[in-house]
Amino acid sequence: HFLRNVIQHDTFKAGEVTVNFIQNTPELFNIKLPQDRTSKVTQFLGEVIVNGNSDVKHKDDSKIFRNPKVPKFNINDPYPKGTKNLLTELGPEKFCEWLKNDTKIHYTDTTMRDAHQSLLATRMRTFDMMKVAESYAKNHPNTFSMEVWGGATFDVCLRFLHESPWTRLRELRKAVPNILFQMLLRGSNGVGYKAYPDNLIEKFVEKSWENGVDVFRIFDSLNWVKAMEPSINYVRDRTGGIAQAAISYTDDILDVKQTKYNLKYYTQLAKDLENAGAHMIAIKDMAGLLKPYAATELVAALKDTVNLPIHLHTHDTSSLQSATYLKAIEAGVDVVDVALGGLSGLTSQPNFNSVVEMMKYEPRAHAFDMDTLNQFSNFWEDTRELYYPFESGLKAGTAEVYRHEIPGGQYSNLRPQAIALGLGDRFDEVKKMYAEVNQMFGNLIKVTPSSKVVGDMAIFMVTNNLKPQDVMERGGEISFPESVISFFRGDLGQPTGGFPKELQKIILKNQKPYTDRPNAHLEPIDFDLEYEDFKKKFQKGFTRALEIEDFLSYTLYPKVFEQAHENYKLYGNLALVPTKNFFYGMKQREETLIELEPGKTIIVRLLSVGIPNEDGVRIVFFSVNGENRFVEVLDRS
Ligand code: 3PY
Ligand code: ZN
Repeated sequence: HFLRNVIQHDTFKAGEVTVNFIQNTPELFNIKLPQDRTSKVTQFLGEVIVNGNSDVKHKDDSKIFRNPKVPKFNINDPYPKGTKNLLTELGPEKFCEWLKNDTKIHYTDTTMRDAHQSLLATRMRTFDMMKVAESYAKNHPNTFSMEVWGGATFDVCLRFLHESPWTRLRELRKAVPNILFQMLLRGSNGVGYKAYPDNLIEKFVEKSWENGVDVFRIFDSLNWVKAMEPSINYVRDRTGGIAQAAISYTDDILDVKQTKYNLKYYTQLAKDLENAGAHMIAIKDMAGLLKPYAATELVAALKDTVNLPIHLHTHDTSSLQSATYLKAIEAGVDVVDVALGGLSGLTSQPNFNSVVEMMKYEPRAHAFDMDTLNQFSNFWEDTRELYYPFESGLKAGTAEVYRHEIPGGQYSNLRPQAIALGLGDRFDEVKKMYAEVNQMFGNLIKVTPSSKVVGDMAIFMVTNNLKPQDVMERGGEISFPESVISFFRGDLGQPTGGFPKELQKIILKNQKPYTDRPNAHLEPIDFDLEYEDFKKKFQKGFTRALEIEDFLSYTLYPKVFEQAHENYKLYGNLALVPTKNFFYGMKQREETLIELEPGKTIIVRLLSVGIPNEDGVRIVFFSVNGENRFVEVLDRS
């Protein structure tokens, strides 16, 4: 709109633009926004039809999508009782006792969080989740929990999908009132990549619970208990949910030569987390490095050490991890993380459907109706097609993961990041360098955000053709990536065994590192004052009342929120647009249904796209519920 005003301005047309043109021409900012929801949504469709969705880098016009089928359920049936009902009845402590004493193996379905984070760069939209949510809740209420929130989903929801993560959580909660909802919380880093003030994390935990989260999987990217403690306390004090503290697994406990991350290290960590107040312990094997025989030892040792249920999370990057689950189940693990078949395997979790089959007829079997469970897998397999631009390209399991140790959730991002930087053909080097950087940095626990620091440095070194030795010898002249400097300053906390001192000096140059919690250096948020300022700044032009949850989104990701907010003012609630149209627009004569609110559905048909006028503006004609409408779109090609 702004551009259109510029192009149509007389001064511009006369070719008399000076450097102060924009500053001195306030009418350029008289932007007329489409007012009603139908105009907004058709404006968005017009933009994607003419210019494409900027998030889709390669569009394949020959793609034909199947229509995913939602497994049958009865809308009038009440919801069967599930784990959420049990938690409400028992409270977290008694619930965990029940879980520990139950002999059946339990399953967490990660399809709606980690599976798509790890396979499709986190792009799964609420629209597709909502299609199956109620059906899943009614068909499989014996699922232990559904991981639906946190990790990278919060950021991606706002940044790329133009959705509110809070609305996603609320809508899913309404559709699934009976099964526990789980989220991944990066401890003091919340759902971000840096430390936030403690009182922000506290409010975030409280609001996450109020909006629907029950199980908080809390981890720290360096396994620093001090950084996890506040979050454990917030869950215990501010919610009725479960504080599940995670030990992030790296290296190989079976390797007798390695002395850092050995069995003793993990059992001590679990004990410390139990003492810190955790209700459950998770083994967070983010890269899929926990081999089957190591699982036997680790699970048995943890069972001996702590008195809490043990929940195992892994990624199937090596293709070996269902064997790990088998061994862990034999050793007494209580819950395992799995993804519905169509979104399982490789960098995602092991296959839910197949693991249930594996356990059939065994003493710890947990019965699921396989026909419907397989239909859910098929639903996701078909739906996944819509997300083809975001596939990581990994085709087969790889034993290389034991070398590079890249977390599954990072892998699907690192590859496009490398391609975007022109390193597509050098991805092998990036993977090797990732391992070398890890050694240079002192062998770290690598999980968001510490894994991002290692990835940033690896890409930086490959781009600049640097070897570790070059960094040590000529580091004084090198400007390192900001995330690396920040890490060595202590902004993500303290790694086990401390920082490598010589490298720390090289990277920090004249800056001083610190060793206490990074959050201790941050000003608390003044909620009364800052929330009021926020509302003053953003409410205008926004069709719904802003809430404290929006303020939390803004505080965690200010720029991303501002952009999403602008987008909302222009186009309204884009979560309503079907995925196919959201990413790929519409073809001539194509028709789509958009449910603007329950009971108010519009039928939109694309009639034609005009040729650009002299200003480059095209007119896109639609028929909406039989009436002709048009929108003007500046062709940016
Ligand atoms: C995240 O923090 O998003 C992760 O999935 C870490 O494994
Ligand atoms: Zn994971």
